[in-house]
Amino acid sequence: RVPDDKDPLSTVAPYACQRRTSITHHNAQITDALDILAKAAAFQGSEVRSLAFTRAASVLKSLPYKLQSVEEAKNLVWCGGHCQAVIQEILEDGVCHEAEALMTSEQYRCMELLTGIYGVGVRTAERWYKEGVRNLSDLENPNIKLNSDQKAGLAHYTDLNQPVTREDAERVEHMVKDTLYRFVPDLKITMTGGFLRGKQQGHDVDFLITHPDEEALSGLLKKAVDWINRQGLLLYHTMKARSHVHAYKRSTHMDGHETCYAIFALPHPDTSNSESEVPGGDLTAPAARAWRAVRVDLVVAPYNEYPFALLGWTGSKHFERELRRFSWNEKKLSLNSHGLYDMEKNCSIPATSEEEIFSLLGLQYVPPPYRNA
Ligand code: DCP
Ligand code: MG
Repeated sequence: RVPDDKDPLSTVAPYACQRRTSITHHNAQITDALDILAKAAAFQGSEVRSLAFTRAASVLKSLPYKLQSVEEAKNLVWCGGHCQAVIQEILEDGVCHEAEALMTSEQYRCMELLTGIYGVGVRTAERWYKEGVRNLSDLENPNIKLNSDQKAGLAHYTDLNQPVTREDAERVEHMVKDTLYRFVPDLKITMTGGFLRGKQQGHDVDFLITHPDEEALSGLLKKAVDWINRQGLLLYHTMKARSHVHAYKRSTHMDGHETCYAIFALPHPDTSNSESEVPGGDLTAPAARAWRAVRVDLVVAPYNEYPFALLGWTGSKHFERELRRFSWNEKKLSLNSHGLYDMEKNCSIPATSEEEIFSLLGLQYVPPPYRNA
């Protein structure tokens, strides 16, 4: 089908949180190329260009039809000249040469390799690249200082770059719930992140934990982690204490919830009762081991902040960014994982569910499977 100007589908709402975006869609070849351009721009330190490509990709992910010509993209929001050139090239040649060239470039490949290490962001990777690091063994150079996250990330590099399947995630969920319920049986524990949006694989498994009684949450993460450690299944972890986040801090990175960032040894299903499961720092080939390393985030939110934390941790990252941009630009409200604030009246606006938050923002509710913006 070819939309025309009068077709409501040919105009797309400008904010991703006003659209429904499923995991699978009709323009994957184009959005794959745009996602590569976005990543390459981020690797080059250009956040603005990266965001422009991400926005264009996000619009195309929400289209309910396959683009047949570049003309159809010309009245789509955020799809400017560069994006149209990508679309045209893919429709004509079946390939985006710019994306292909970037992907095979030494810089992109090294940045991909280095940012694939847990604890390594774009800035660190860029610095190492400039210092001549080209592969993981170059990090053994004593002049390169690794922090403890990065050391753990490097030690478990292969496993942590192996996608976490839904089956893995469900076994992690079992392990997390089994552990936490030992201490507080009526906790509310939700697997959030990509898996809640219906993804079949992810880079980690995210959990949000709450309870109406604040006392029940106190010291809980430490007890849980100690327990998992005693089972021999804790490879690494860091704890972030709860901190006060001011209302005007609207960045996702300003999340102040108590969090445990962990690497668990997840026993393989068929060997979960065998005695060979204790890791003991053994880093042999994955197939020879009875476990795989998996990244797990455990987030504790106070009960009254739970709907905001859930909305903030379900993602996608772009959906979150757009929700905050919409709240601020269109409603003059500040939204983060702790609450919704009216900056003019200097008060917070409570909510008891995600649905209520969307409604307070004047947005139609978007269920998690449609937040894959
Ligand atoms: N998030 C957040 N604040 C943080 C960290 C994450 O609001 N400090 C949000 C954005 C993400 C979601 O939480 O969408 C989960 O983070 P992940 O990095 O795990 O992303 P996903 O789960 O969406 O993807 P993946 O499948 O790669 O794990
Ligand atoms: Mg995740």
